[in-house]
Order: sequence, then C-alpha cells, then structure tokens
Amino acid sequence: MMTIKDYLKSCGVDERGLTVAETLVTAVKRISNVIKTASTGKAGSYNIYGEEQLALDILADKVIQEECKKNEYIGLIASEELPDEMKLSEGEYADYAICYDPLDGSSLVDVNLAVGTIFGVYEAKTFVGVKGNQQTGVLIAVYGPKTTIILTVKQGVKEFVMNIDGEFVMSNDDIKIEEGKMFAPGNLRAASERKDYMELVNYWCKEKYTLRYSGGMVPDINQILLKGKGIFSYPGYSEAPNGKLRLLFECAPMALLVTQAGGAASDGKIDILEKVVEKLDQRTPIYIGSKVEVERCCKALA
Ligand code: P6P
Repeated sequence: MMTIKDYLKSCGVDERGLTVAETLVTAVKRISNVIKTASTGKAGSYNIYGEEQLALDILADKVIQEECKKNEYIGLIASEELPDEMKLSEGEYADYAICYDPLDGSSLVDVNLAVGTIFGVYEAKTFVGVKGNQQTGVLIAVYGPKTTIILTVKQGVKEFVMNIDGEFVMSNDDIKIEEGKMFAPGNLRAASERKDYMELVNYWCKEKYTLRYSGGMVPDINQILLKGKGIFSYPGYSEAPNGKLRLLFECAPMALLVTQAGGAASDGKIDILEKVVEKLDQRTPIYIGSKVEVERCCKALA
C-alpha cells in the first residue's frame, strides 16, 4: 500500500518537501487524537473575525505551530486563528510558507459531525500578494468515522486513509470531478433577499438534485471530490457582501484540489485561483465543484 512519502517521492518532491509533508501529517495525527479527547468548550477568546474561539481551535492551532517550528524549511506560517502571519525562521533554506485553517467547522465537533484541517503550501516570504495558483501543494484532513488526507502537488488528487497503526496509506489514486446532481447550498439565508440565489436553489430543487450540506466546508467538498460530482455554493449578501469563507485559508486551497480533480472554483466572476490575496482575512464568495455547475452559478449570480 502506497504511503504519502512514497507517493510524493514518485512525484519528484525533494527531501525538503518531504519533510514539510511529514510535518503536516504529524500535526494531522495529533489533531485527530485531540478531537476525540479534548474538551469542546469555548476558549473565552475571539479571532480577528469576531468568531468565538473554541478550546479545540486553539489546541489545533497550537499543535500545528509546534510542528511547523520544528521544521527548518518552514519560514512562515499564517493561521485563521492568528491575527497575522508569523515568521518562524530567516534561515536560507526556510523557503516554505504554510497557511492553514487548523480546525474548520470546529463547532460541529459538539454534535459529533465531521470537521477538517486545511493546509496551503507556498514558497513565499509573505502571503500578501499571492494567488492560489502559486500554491505548490494543498493537504486537507477530514476527521470523520475515518481520518483521511486528500492532497495534491499539482499532479492530480489522491486520498490516503489512516490505518490502525496510525499510518496513512493510499485509498483513492484517481479523484476526478465530472457532472452530477448533488448540491451543497451554503448561506441559504442569503436567498431571503437575493432573488437570483433563490431562483438558483429552486432550480436545483426542481431538477431533483440530492442535497448534501453538513455545515462543514471540508467534509462537504470532500464529498464532492469522492463522489466525483456536485456543487458547493457560498454567496455573499447584505450582511456579508463577500460571504464568510476566507480566500487564503479556505477557498484557495480547496480551489486547487477541485481544479486539479477536473472541477472549477469561482467567486462568480473570476477563478478563485486567480484572485490576489490582498489581506490575510479577505473573504470571498465561492462556487466550487463540477464545471457545468460552477458556470451555472456564475451565470445566475454574477
Ligand atoms: P454557515 C464553518 O464554520 C465554516 O467556516 C465552513 O466550514 C462552512 O462551510 C461554513 O462556515 C458554514 O457556514 O453559514 O452554514 O454556518
């Protein structure tokens, strides 16, 4: 059974890159354990988005920081839970920059639903000014009945499952997104004031699309990747003109995975991977999944 290291070596990833992947996988293993045992109470603090942080958010962020600080090739990190990017090293080899959402949808742990971690990997000295298509790789973890990792180094998309020994072995070597009637309509509250969104959701309903929405972006898009079809939408509206999801930490990494699997991702006008990160906390509307469905969203919602 192919391990993550075997696969990355087969893609030509060098020794430095292999250690970066190992760092992220170690963090995932630790977070997977933490979720099962730690308290899910509130941390009594707030992130820069004004969202109350849960003890798990802080714990997951701490785990990732600890692991990244051990790797001399990681010079910069940025976390959805931290106020700004953080330089870890000025070393001449510290070329890697890791941005991450340590535990996306953490409040879902309270009701025992799946959550995830999102890592975007760049070779950069700051995240300001990057575009999603400059990511050299993306790795997401899905903490569900199984702990799985889906990753790309821009040579397609592969899934690995954590086995009884805590090792990740390849479980899907050909993730492809085609077309199909499945939808994950986020921010439905926007339909109350946006006629265009109400009409689009009505279209999906009238056409008997299967509804698959959990409230967790990672498991919801993981489902589109593994089922090979579907659309996840999260538009803006008067209270949040650019929606809720973050370009750097959530949308750009997920866009690279889905695009690499043959799907698409747009903000309604331009490809998510072409959007410049002007601010680390920048939000963006996102329509991501099967190409035809993304085009449908762009036509209906632009
Ligand atoms: P809503 C979770 O809090 C999250 O950031 C994403 O994982 C998810 O897609 C979205 O918010 C859910 O938002 O408006 O449905 O609660």
